[in-house]
Amino acid sequence: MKGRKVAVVIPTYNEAENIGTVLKLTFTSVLGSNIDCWVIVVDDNSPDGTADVAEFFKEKYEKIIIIRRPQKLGLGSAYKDGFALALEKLDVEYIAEMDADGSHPPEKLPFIINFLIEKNADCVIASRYVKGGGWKRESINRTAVSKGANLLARLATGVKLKDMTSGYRVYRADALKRIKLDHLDSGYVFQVQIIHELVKNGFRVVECPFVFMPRRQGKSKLSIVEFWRFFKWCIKTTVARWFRIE
Ligand SMILES: Nc1nc2c(ncn2[C@@H]2O[C@H](COP(=O)(O)OP(=O)(O)OP(=O)(O)O)[C@@H](O)[C@H]2O)c(=O)[nH]1
Ligand SMILES: [Mg+2]
Repeated sequence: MKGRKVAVVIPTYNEAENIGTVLKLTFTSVLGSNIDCWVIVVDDNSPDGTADVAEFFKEKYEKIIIIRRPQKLGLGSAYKDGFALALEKLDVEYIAEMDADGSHPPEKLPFIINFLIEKNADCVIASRYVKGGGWKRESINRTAVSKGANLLARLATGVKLKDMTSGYRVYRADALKRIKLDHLDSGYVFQVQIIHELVKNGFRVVECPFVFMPRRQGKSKLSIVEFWRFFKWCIKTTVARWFRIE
């Protein structure tokens, strides 16, 4: 895949124990597949010094950009800032989303990019709910929450994809350029909204299988406040769709 270029956006909040491994694996696997790679770490002033750890890896890999934000501003807002930088400053064809905690194996990135090219798609979601996908360690609570969230997302958007809440994706940069992101939420529900936006604008979104790994170290940042925001948006959008309110 020589000549291809990707920017991988990784939002971080207290991921100092994980970010090094993810950076190493990302560069090794992507460069190993002959794809040029930038990584944009969007850190929200993590108290554990995540940004400084990422800074240290810059010496070795060079193509790391760290966006240091003053405080925890949300996952969606981190992606908006990361995408804006990639679209404005880096001449890349593809933009990937990936978590910093090891749940999204970076070794899979070349496969996802290749899938996007082969399917001639504008976005590929690495999905737990298509044949070949799943969970490395299944917990009833976690899968129930994920399946419930996906059900709500489908009701709200009418989009028939199976894993709209998966945060492991690759977009064609040209498609991202053509949709409006400013009005989208700053929290986790951003993930569903951006897919909805792509589909509404006629872009092609497909799913490829992937196995979700347990987080390596540290704690989840998914709070009850995020659940509530997600739920509220889904209900509001479902009602609007059913009653055709714009
Ligand atoms: N910059 C930034 N990053 C965030 C924020 N919230 C979460 N993240 C990062 O976004 C990614 C996803 O968050 P996680 O806490 O792993 O969410 P999750 O995968 O649903 O939960 P676990 O599976 O329990 O890890 C991780 O890399 C987090 O560090 C935020 O407000 N700002
Ligand atoms: Mg996680």
